[in-house]
Amino acid sequence: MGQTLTEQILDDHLVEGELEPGEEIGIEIDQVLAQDTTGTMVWLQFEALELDEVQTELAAQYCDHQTYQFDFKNTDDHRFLRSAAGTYGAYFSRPGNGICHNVHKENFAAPGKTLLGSDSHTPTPGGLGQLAIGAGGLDISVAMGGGAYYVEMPEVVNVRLEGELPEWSSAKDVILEMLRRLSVKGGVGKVFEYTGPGVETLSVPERTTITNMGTELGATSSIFPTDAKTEDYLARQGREDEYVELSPDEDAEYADEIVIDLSEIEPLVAMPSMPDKVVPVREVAGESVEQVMVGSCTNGGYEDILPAAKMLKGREINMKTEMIVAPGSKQASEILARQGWTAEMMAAGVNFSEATCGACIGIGHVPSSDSVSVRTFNRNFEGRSGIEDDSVFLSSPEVAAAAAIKGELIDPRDLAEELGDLEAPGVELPEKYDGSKTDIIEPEEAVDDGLVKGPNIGSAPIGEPLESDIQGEVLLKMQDNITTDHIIPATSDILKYRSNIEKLSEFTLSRVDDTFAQRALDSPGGVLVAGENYGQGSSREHAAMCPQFLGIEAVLAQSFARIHKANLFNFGIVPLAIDEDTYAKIEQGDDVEIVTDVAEAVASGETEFTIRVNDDWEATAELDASERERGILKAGGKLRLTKEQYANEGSSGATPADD
Ligand code: MIC
Ligand code: SF4
Repeated sequence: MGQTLTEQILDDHLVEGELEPGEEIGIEIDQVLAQDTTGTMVWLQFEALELDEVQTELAAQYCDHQTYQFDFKNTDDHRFLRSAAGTYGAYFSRPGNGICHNVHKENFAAPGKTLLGSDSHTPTPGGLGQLAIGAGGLDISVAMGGGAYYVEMPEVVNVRLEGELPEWSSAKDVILEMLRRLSVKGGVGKVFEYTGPGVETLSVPERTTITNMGTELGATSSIFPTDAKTEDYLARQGREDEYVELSPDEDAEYADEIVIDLSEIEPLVAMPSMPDKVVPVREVAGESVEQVMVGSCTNGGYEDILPAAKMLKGREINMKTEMIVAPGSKQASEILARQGWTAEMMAAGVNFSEATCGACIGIGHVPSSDSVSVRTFNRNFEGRSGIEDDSVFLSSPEVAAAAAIKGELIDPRDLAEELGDLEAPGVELPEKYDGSKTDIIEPEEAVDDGLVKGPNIGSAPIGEPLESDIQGEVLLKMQDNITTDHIIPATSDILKYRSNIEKLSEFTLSRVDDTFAQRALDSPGGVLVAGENYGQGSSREHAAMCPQFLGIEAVLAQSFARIHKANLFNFGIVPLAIDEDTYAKIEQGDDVEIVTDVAEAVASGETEFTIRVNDDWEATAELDASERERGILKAGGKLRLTKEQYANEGSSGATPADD
C-alpha cells in the first residue's frame, strides 16, 4: 500500500513504534524552534537536564511575542535567550525581527524535514512540505538534546482542493471554511494533507496561511506537497538548493477525504469569540468597526499586507476606524518600505507597528470597550485582545481593509461595486525576498558564552513522584473548549512572569474565576473538572506547570486538546476522561477520591479508575496513556524522569533518536 506524504516523512524519521493511527510513535527531530515566552523554560529545562549542546541539525530561538519590552523582565528574558542560544548553539533572532513562524519560513523551513516548536502554530511550514508539530517546552528541550519526540500517530485526512479561488476570496477563507465545517475540535488526532488540482493554484504564502491556522482545528499538523511553486518560493528566498520534490504515493490511502471547491469559496469571517463561528461576511455586513489590524503569523507576510496596501492606495480609512499593520517579519516590513508601500499605507491613515505578535495576545492595541475589532489573526478567544467581553472578528486582509475603508464590515465585492474603482488585489510575491539578515545571529557569531539571568528568572520546577492517594475538592468546574488563554492568560501584565512560576501561578484560571489560585493554594491538593477539548489553543506548558504548582493532581475532562494533554503528563498531573453523565453530575465543591492506588494503577497499565464523589456515588474515569506517558506520570513529570534516565545511562540525550 502506498504512503501519504505525512507517512513518508514520519517513516523517514521513525525511531520507535508503527505508523498505526492511535499508536504512539517516536520520531527524530531535525529542527526545533522556540519563541520568547515559551523559550525561557525550554532553556531552563535544557540547563536542568545538564545538556551542553544542541544536537538537532538546527535550533532557532526567536523573540517575537513581547518585543515592546514594557518591563525589564521582558528584556531580561530576551537577554537570557540570547545567552542561551549562544551558549548551547542555536540561531538567535533578535526582538523585533519577526514572528517565529514567519522568520522560520523565510530562513530555515525545509521540505521533508521534521520541525518541533514550542508554539502551537509551528505547523506553518507545512505549506512548504515540512512536517512541523507544536509541543510543550520540555518536549523541545529533550528533542534539542537529541531525544526522540513522541506523539500519537495521527489519522491522515486528504483535503482535496479543486478549482481556483475567485477574486476577493483568499487562503484565509479556505481555512475559515475548514473551521466552519469541522469546528475547533474537528482536527484532534489528525494531520490534514492538502492534495488535488487546486494546490498548484496557491502560492507558498497562501499555503502557509492554511497550514498555520490548521492549529485552530486542533490538528497535529497540516501539510502540502511540494512543486514548482515551492521551488520558486525558495529561490526567491535565495534557498533553491533546499528544494525537494515531495508528493503522496499515487495509491496512498487516507482515513478520510474532504473536498473543497476553491471556486465556491467566498469572503468569510469568524465571529466573536471562537475561530469556528464562521459566516459569510455578507451575513454580518453593516456591523460598525472601530479597529482593524492586519498582521500575525497567519496573515502578516508581505503577500498579506500588499493586498491591503493596494486597496488603500490613494484612499483614506474611515474617520471612526483605526487601522494598524503589524508585519509578521522585518523582512516583510523592509521590502514594503523599500517599495514605497509603507508610505502609501501611512498616507491612508494606517499606523505601522514593529514586527511582533503583540496585539494578538493583548499586548498593545487593545480595543476600546464595547467595540468591534477586525483582525487577520487566527484566534479570537474571549479576552485575548486584552479586554474582557471583547468583540473580535477574524478575516482575510482584503476583508479587513474593506472594513477600514467603509468603517463597517462589508464584503469586499460589494465595496468594489460601491466604489467603482476598487480592483481585486490578488496575490503577488516580491521578485526577491531581499530583506537584510542583520537580526539573525548565527551560532558561530554568538555574543555570549554562558547564561545571563536577570532577577526574575527562576529555575525549572522538578515534580515529586506520583502519590498513591488522590483526593480533593473540585476546585473549579468548567465548560467545553476551555483554552490555555483561560488557564494562563498571555496579556503583558502576566506574560512577564513566564520565567517565574511561583508568581505566574497567581494568575491561574483567573479568566474563569479570579478566586481560584488562592483557593487552590489554601487547599491540600484538589482536582479540576472540564467539558470537551480542555486546554485547546496554545502550547504553553505553563498551563500545566502552574496548576501543578498550586497542587492540582488530576484533571477530569470529557476530552483534552493534544498539546495540553502531553503537557499535563509532562508535569505529573493525571488527565482522566469522564463521560457526559459524570460531567453533568459532578459539581464544584464536591469531594473527589480516586479509589484505586493511583501510583500502582498508573504503573500497571490500568485504564479504568473508579472515582468516588462525596462518599456518595461512584463513576468510572479513563486514563488513555502510553507506557511511556505512564512512566512520566509515575516519576512526577518528564523533567525528573529524563534526568534520572540520563543519570542511569551516564550520558545526555541517549535516546533512540541517537541510535
Ligand atoms: C498563542 O498564539 O496563543 C501563543 C502565545 O503563540 C502560544 C504560545 C505561548 O503561550 O507562549 C501558542 O500558540 O502556543
Ligand atoms: Fe504570535 Fe499570535 Fe501567532 Fe501566537 S498566534 S505565534 S501570539 S502571532
